[in-house]
Amino acid sequence: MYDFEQFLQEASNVKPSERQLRWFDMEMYAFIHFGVNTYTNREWGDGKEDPAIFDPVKFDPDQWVEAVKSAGMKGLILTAKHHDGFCLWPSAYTEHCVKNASVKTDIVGAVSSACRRGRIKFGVYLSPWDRNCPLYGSDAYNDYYCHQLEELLTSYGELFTVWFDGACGEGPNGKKQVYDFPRYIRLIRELQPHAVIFNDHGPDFRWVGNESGSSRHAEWAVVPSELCDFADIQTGPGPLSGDLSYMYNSDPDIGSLPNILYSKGLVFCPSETDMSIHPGWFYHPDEEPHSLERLWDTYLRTVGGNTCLNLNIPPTPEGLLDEKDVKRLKEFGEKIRLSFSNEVSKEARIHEQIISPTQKTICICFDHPVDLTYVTLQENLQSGQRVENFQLRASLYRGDEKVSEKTTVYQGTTIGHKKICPLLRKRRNRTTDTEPLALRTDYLEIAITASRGEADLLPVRIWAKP
Ligand code: FUL
Repeated sequence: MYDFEQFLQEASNVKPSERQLRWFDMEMYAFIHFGVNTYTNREWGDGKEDPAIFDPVKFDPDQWVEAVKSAGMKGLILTAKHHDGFCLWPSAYTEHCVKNASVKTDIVGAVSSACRRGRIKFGVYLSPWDRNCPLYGSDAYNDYYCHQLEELLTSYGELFTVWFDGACGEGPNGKKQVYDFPRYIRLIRELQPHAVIFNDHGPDFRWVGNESGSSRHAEWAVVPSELCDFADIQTGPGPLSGDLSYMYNSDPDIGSLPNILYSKGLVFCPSETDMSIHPGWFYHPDEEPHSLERLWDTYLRTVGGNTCLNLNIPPTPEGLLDEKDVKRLKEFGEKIRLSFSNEVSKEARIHEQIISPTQKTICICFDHPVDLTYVTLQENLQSGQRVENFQLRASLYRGDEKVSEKTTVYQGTTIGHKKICPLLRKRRNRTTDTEPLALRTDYLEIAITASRGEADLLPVRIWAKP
């Protein structure tokens, strides 16, 4: 039987690739669902739409890019083709594309140029499910798909990502399509070696498992290869024998210790949270953007929960982002900037107490009480993702009076790329409190209470009320 300690040591050393690290540092980017559904008011087209309905008379991708940047997003992913098969670029392989639209602009080309002008990254969503292509349901469809992929990979400069939707249907022959993902992945690696690939089963990042903007209680980037079989296995098998083939992205528990012990081997494949700013992915005139509070909560759970946030903003039939969405994105960006504008870590004296190879405490002392709002923890992922559990403990002040020497104020599990720990709280039954209270303290400690190897943290960042 495989040795438990050896396995744990290998688990603590599962490493990301350079391209995964670059992707994680982007933290937040935009999804743009645009196509014939924008004109039919539907979410899924059937592929029978007349291309002439695509008519974005005021199309202005620079307006999109400005709005996306105002929220602090670092990239944009465009639905070059959704399930209806309509292509937003003039593909040589189909007539169901902008060549036959009312506005014949190469939308993919124009958006990629606008991203370059605005200095954000550009990526594409190319739906494998195609309800228009007569070849769908046969091997020949994989050739068709690769031809289209090659057009996108070679005509629009560097792509930061290719996003594969997992949806799959039957072709006109009544057969379910078998997607040749290994072939698609090889083509991307050959033509765009820096692009990260999204797919339900890896290789580079996977679906968080919901579309409502939440990460897991314990969000691991190190997961069983049974879930992500397109990613490279970096460890031997776990010490327990069993079967993890049941595992899927929507499971509440994936990379936790009891699970990985049964794995055939572990891979590095973090998750992405995709969510729309409206209830739907495509634009519908009767839908409103989510509230600022909802977006902020999503940000804390996703970017602050070891995932990247892929936030969809759908253009209107005119080809612009809706002014209400533009306003909300700007407010969202301002909220993020303001919340993380007053860093007090530099004013603190910080030292570490090593308790054991897998437990340590970081002690943070201030000369006077400060009103803390958030603590941001990050692991140096170049070493791997290791922390299993941690606590924040602090002295508590009411005004100038110390009311507690040390109280546990936050309990956390994983850290990974970034864990944002909110310290603000609302007092129950206190209607007089107009805003949440900060944590008033002069001593804070971060206790790593369990880790799969020595925790390797980047410098802790501590934020106070602006
Ligand atoms: C899903 C699709 O079916 C939706 O239309 C949307 O594109 C979403 C991001 O992925 O699987």
